[in-house]
Order: sequence, then structure tokens, then C-alpha cells
Amino acid sequence: MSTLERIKDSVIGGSAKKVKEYTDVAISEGLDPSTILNDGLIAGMNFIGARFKKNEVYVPEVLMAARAMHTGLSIIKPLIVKAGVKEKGSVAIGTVKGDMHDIGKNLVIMMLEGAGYKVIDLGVDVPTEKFIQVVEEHKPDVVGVSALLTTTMTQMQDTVEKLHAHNGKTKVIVGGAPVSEKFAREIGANGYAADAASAVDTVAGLTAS
Ligand code: B1M
Repeated sequence: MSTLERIKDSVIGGSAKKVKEYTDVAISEGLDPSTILNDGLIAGMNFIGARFKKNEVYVPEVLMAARAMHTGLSIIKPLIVKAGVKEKGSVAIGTVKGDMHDIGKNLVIMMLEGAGYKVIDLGVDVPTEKFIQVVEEHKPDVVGVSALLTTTMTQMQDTVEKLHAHNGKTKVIVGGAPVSEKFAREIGANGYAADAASAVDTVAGLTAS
């Protein structure tokens, strides 16, 4: 079994200890951090996600897998971020109110930091007022809003609309599993990204001029 398969299996098994061990091995083998991320950590999380969907595993298993994945992420993050050069701009990002999912958001943050952006992480369960407050205080170039539940998509709409009503110049990008480009357009977001790597391109497009 390859080291990447071992990482994937360890995420699936929810073993933070083994994920750490095999991630260290993968790095010492000279594997690219993005490969470790995509083919090891994310692959494991996707597998658990599919089983969760079919009710073959439950919340505790998913939480264990998420924790194991975070352990791996914290090891490779500095390596991915190290590639980042001069600061290109700033992004404030959070998961909307009512939504506790943060793995995808944290990946977006990691990629943005790796690409040279300063990121203000607002965390999860972020009310619209907090997004507005951070715009007032830090004046980020872009605000990122993440949602993973269909039930929090209306909250995303509220956040985007109020951010724009508060300050017409605020550029807002949205993303998360239930969000589509069409939905992003309908709620008036300035940009949409399907994954963490595309989020960097979307932010770059909005901050280019
Ligand atoms: Co939850 N959960 N969950 N969950 N969970 C989903 C999302 C679900 C699809 C599972 C399912 O039933 N099939 C389902 C939502 C169904 C729906 O609404 N359509 C669901 C549910 C129902 C729930 C609960 C309600 C379960 C319950 O309690 N009965 C509950 C809700 C809690 C709450 O938020 N209020 C809940 C809880 C949890 C855990 C706490 C156990 C855990 C979260 C741990 C954590 O995040 N710290 C969890 C997890 C892990 C999942 C799944 C299994 C995995 C999500 C994930 O991390 N994916 C998920 C099933 C699945 O997606 N297959 C599921 C990996 C991650 C890398 O992908 O987050 O999509 P993702 O991020 C991607 C892109 O979407 C994009 O880039 C990322 C990287 O490429 N992206 C952006 C994300 N944000 C972006 C922002 C951007 C741009 C791109 O710009 C700003």
C-alpha cells in the first residue's frame, strides 16, 4: 500500500496519530504537499462523506475523520503557505450563521495564504453583522462566504445582500458544496468558486484591477 493510501485509510479510520505519522513519511519521501492534500487527506474525507450520505457511518465517525484530517492539514499547511510570495491583498472569510462546517473553508484559506493573500478567518456560525463589522474594521479586498447546508443558503443570501446594501463596493465570493454558480449570480455575489484552488483564481480576478 502506498503512503498516500495509508493517509487516506487513516483519515477514514479517524486516526489522527496515524495521519500524522504517514503525512510525515510522505513529506520525507518528497511527495508534493498538494498531492498529499488531494490524494491522501481529501480523498479520505470524500470517502467518509459518501458513506455518511448513505447512512453507513454517523456523526462521531465523521468528526473523528475531520479531526484526523485537520492533523494532516496542520502539518502540510506551512509547506503550502511557504510557496506564497509578496502579499497580494486581503480576504475575510467565514462560514455562515447556523453552519459549523469548516474543513472546506480552511482549505480555501490555506490556498489563499499559499498564493500570497492575507486572510482574516472569521470562523464558523458567523452572523451577517460580524461580516459587516470586519469590513468596517479591516476593509478586506474580498469577503468570502462559505455554506455547506442547503438550509444555510438563505443565510448566505442574507449576508451577501446586506454586505452590498451596507457598502456597494464590497466584493463578495461564495462557495461550498450546495452552492452553484447560478445561485451565486442569483444572490448577487461577485464571484463563485467550486473548490479551493478556483477560489484563488476568483479572488485574483476580483483584485486584479
Ligand atoms: Co455535515 N453535512 N452535517 N458535518 N458534512 C454534509 C455537508 C452533508 C452533505 C452530508 C450528507 O448528509 N450527505 C449534509 C448536508 C445536506 C444538505 O444540506 N444538503 C450534512 C448535514 C446534514 C449535517 C448535519 C445537519 C448532520 C446532523 O447533525 N444531523 C450537521 C449540521 C451541523 C451544522 O453545521 N449546524 C452536520 C455536522 C457535521 C460534522 C460536525 C459532523 C462535520 C463537520 C466538521 C467540520 O467541518 N469541522 C460534518 C462533515 C465533515 C460533513 C461532510 C461529511 C464533509 C464536509 C467536508 O468537510 N468536505 C459532508 C458530506 C460531503 O460533503 N460529502 C457533510 C470536505 C471539504 C474539503 O469539502 O466542504 O465541500 P467542502 O469544501 C470544498 C468546496 O465546497 C469549496 O472548496 C472546498 C475545498 O475544495 N468551498 C468553497 C467551500 N467553501 C468555500 C468558500 C469559497 C469557495 C469555495 O469562497 C468563499
